[in-house]
This record gives sequence, structure tokens and C-alpha cells, in this order.
Amino acid sequence: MLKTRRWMAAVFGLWLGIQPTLFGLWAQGEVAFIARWDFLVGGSLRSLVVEDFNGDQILDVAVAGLDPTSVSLLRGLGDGTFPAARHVPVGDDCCNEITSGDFNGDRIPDLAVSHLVAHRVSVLIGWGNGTFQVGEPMTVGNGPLALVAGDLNGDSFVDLAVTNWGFPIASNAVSLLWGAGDGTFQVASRLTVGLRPAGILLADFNGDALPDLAVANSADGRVSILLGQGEGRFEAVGPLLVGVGPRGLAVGDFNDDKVLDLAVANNGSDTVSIGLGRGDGTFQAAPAMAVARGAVGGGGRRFRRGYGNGFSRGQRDGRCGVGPAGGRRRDVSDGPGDAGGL
Ligand SMILES: [Ca+2]
Ligand SMILES: [Ca+2]
Ligand SMILES: [Ca+2]
Ligand SMILES: [Ca+2]
Repeated sequence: MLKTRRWMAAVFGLWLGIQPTLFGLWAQGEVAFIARWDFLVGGSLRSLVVEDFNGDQILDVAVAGLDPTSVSLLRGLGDGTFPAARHVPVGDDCCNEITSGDFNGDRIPDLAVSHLVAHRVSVLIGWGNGTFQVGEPMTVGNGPLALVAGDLNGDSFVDLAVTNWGFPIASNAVSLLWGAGDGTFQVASRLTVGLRPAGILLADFNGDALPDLAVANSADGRVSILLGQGEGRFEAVGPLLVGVGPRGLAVGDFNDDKVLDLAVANNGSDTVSIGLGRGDGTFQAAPAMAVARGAVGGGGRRFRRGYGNGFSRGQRDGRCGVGPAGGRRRDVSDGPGDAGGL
């Protein structure tokens, strides 16, 4: 049962584009889902993260895309429900994707969001009560999209890596932003990857305790693997060939060999590709799995349409099955546009 949960957690998280916190708990047997509730939140939901933003030990949700100028916050009540969203104004062209991390070392989760058209990234420092201080946006590469947070250069401060999807001209780079430990960042170097990099994921694929990156290149059907060399340097190894329009990424040990594997949502072919890790940072491609049309779609479609078609069982050899999911619907209205937090 637990192995099945691991499978479902990884793919479900990938499918929804959700950071793994809640689904990780589920995978560990700490959370049991009995029924499905669909939340109608309006807007064009693009990306979300799950953290306890107001310190009440209950997971909340921060969403990019519900409001064109704000990050939206859904406060968890602990019973699986979320009251109306409240909004934190960030500025125009807000926001394409969102990630979380503790950027100033106060053990309170902070947020970073991308502004694709403005070529910028904004950081929101959490106060611990569900409100945030919004910093000056930083100009990064061409058309930033997905972000990931972690200590990429080994100085113990949380850094950011941002895919430059490219707007309006396609790009093939990932921008690295070194954290100073106080909530500020310095735009550092760029890494060359494939065309139109969209999704990005941070993990240690080769077990050397140095962070590695996987980048889904949406225009060339490949996932770039960049192995960390220490001090913020990365070296590319052979890319993983996947389906059409790879977008979302998830990591986990899907075949129970103690080596991390990759799952890749292919937006253009409605498939999920699995790369089985060899332990040296390279991956063996497993046959892609077809899923329902739109189930791995990018942007807002991931959440609104994805609930109807889920993965229902896992297999230990790197394959998985697909089945329908059932449940009931629950509406959540979009909240007032004031500047409050949770
Ligand atoms: Ca913090
Ligand atoms: Ca760092
Ligand atoms: Ca590594
Ligand atoms: Ca494995």
C-alpha cells in the first residue's frame, strides 16, 4: 500500500503541478484521502505551492495566476477546506510560476514568482502570520517561467534557478540567482539547456550530496540533466528523450531500487514519460504512458481538468496504470482584492 502511495503521490503531484509537501505526507501514510473535492478558484491558475504560511501547523496554498497582479493565498483550516482566497499585490504581469523556500533564514517560508513578459522574478518574504513583504523585482533572463529553490552553491543560503522559456523569442537557458541569506539575490550565471525550458526540478541524482537539476525543454522533447559539481557549477550529461512538449517534472524511486527516477508530463502528447535512474545521473527511458487528453496540460488546465483522470495504481517495474478518479465538487470563491495575508 505504501509503495502504491509513493507512486500515486509522485504522479499526482506531477499531474497537478503541486510541490510535494502534502503528497509526500500522503505517501508516508500520514494523510489519507477519502474523497475528492474540486475547488473552483477562478482566474487562470498556473502554479501553486503548499506550505504553512501563518504558523498554525496547518498547510496553506499559495497560487500564481488567479489574479493578474497578485499572489493568492488559501488558508487551510485543517479539515481539508480553504476559505476564500486573499491576495498579496506583486505588480503587473503576475505571476507565471511560484516556488517557496526560506530565503532569509528565519524558518518562515518565503515565495518567489516569475514575470515572464517583464523578464523578472519577485521575492515575497513571509512574516509568519500569512502576510508578506514584496521585494523589488529582479531582472533575469529572457522570459522566466519555472523556478526552484535550494542551496545550489553550497554556502548554506537558499538560491534560485529559473528557466528562461523565452518571450517573445525562444530561449535555451536557466538563470541562477545566488541567495545572500537575507532575502536578497544576486543574478549570477546562466546554464545552457534545450529549447524553451519550462519545468525545473532539484534533486541529487547521482548520490554525491551535490544538488543536480533536471530541466524539461518544452520545444525539443528532451529533459536536460545538469549534475552539480560544487560551488554552483553544473555539468550536463546526456539528456533524457521524452514525449512532445515536456512540461512538468516529478522525482521519486518508482521501481524501488533505491535510485531516484524521473516522471515527465508531456503536454503536447498527453503522455507521461518515466526515466529510470542508473545512479550516475543518467536515466534509462521507459515507455511513455498515455493519459487522458488534457490531464498533463500546462498552465491552468492542469488543475481544472486534471482531477477527472488520475493514476490509480503503481507497479514496481517502472510502469504504471491509469484509471478514473471519483469524488465530489466543492466551490471556493475568489476573495476580496485587498492587501491582506491569510
Ligand atoms: Ca523566511
Ligand atoms: Ca546558496
Ligand atoms: Ca548530485
Ligand atoms: Ca529507481
